[in-house]
Amino acid sequence: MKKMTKINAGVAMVKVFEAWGIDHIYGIPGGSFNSTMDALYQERESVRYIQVRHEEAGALAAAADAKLTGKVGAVFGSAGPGATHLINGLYDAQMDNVPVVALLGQVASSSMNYNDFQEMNENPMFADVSIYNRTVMSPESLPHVVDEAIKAAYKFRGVAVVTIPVDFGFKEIEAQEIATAKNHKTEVILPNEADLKAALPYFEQAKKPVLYIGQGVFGGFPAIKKFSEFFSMPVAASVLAKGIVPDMYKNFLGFAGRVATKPANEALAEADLIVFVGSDFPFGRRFFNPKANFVQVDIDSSKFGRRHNTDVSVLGDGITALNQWVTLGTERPADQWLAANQENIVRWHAWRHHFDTNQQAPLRPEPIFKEINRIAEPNAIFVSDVGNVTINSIRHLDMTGEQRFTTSGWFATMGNGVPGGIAAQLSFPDRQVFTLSGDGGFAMQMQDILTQVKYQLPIINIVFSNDSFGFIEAEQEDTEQKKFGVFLEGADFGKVGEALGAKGYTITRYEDLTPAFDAAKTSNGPVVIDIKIENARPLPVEELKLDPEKFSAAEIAAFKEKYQVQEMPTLRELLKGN
Ligand SMILES: Cc1ncc(C[n+]2csc(CCOP(=O)(O)OP(=O)(O)O)c2C)c(N)n1
Ligand SMILES: [Mg+2]
Repeated sequence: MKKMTKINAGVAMVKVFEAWGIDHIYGIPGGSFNSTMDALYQERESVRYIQVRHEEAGALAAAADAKLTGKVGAVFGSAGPGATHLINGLYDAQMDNVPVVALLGQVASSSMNYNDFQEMNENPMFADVSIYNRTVMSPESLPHVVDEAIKAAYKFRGVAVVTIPVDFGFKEIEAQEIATAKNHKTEVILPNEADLKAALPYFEQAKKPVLYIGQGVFGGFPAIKKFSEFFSMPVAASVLAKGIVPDMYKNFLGFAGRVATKPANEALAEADLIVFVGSDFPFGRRFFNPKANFVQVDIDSSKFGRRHNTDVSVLGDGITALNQWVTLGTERPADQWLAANQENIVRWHAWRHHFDTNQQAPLRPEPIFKEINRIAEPNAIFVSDVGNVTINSIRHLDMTGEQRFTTSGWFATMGNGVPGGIAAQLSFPDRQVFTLSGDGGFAMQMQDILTQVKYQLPIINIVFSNDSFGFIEAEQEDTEQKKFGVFLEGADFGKVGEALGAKGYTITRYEDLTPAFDAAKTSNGPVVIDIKIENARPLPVEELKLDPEKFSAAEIAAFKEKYQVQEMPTLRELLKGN
């Protein structure tokens, strides 16, 4: 009888990763994870272990990998504290609907349920964040469970968690083909023609239509442009969709909500039709005209009607829907609505660019973004942290269409910047990577500059230091409460970067910006540029006090003075041909 070949169960599991094209995994070892560490060592040529300095950084990086590549991201944590540290990054993946696999260490199977050292019943804690959450029950099933986990992460676009008792990975099992990667199919649901046609009368009747896109139409700029121009609809986007449409495209109005632009907010509040494609924008009921007709396209039927009462729902691929509508529909000629919106965005860009050479100290953000835009390569990747810095990033990064942008979208966890940069640079080693963080967010994960140094990742990390949790300070202003708990101890983050092994710059003066950015552009290792900025709130486009029908002349004048708004007519005024 032929003898069966044996293989180490941990190695067999890592080979499943390899079969699925997972080429790196983040984590920190622990006693309960040693069998997998040994397997990762043996398989180091095919799956690269990336040592992070905090498991949360690893989980945030895995989520960012998935957001940027569409492929499953991978991370691990050892039993107990290593595992619990993962939770923020995993929620980030869940909320932004991307596939991540998390391996959790566990004490040996013979010690489980004896209240062993670091033993924790991990399943309940990870139940809510995951779409798959299993503890491996035998060495033989270890590679199989991981294969199931990866499939589930792809199918449900979420987090799959596998808890591994440490002894299983050291055992020998029968060698056989286990990974099902070669059978994997991703389905594209094609929209049904009757649904598409049901939307056409709405397009024909609309006087003030807007196309709103989310991350579901990634790669779809040609279809978006064709649709927008055929039906004369201006375009707005979710924050996670930044970069899909080049920022300077003439029909592109920017973003809605608070992390937003004036033209997009005004258009969506005024619209009589919103065509909402591939998005789950959570603030529709607050920022969209509640009376607008609403046509929604999504591949996930659970999203229909969630953010606005919906007249027509189209189940299927967004890009296909946009293309087909152009074939099925009747052209809507350009009109005053489109012209006024185009004028609104032209004026918006002119307003913000007029601060580009402002030399005040502490600095305004615009001169910094002028430098970023200047040195950014045509296919650079930007990872924005969470705070006022997100508002400034989406407004002032003038992206080309080839460049990429990501952030922690709907979970909006601070600290995603530095880890996201690591992911971007590992997944795209040939592209230039920037991280943009506030002083609050940076301090949450700055230890992982060490990881950037260890792997010599030439990431340009920019810190916008305003000595404040600025985004929350603004909220406290809105609710007219005492500003409390928001002011921060300043630090010299350039020196922090240097102490951690990166190149560091701390900038307080306008004239020092260009030399630092020039040096960053050619650096072959990580750079931290800390820039001291004025603690001033970005223009609150969610609470504009510019409309003479709603505010007194004195209120408008005070608002314009505070935010240095000069020529900024409202969309309504532009529509009247002001
Ligand atoms: C982990 C986490 N804690 C708290 C918050 C709430 N929060 C949102 S923005 C923000 C302030 C961010 O401050 P900073 O990083 O300095 O950026 P700034 O707003 O000043 O640009 C806070 C505390 C959050 N989103 N994530
Ligand atoms: Mg801050």
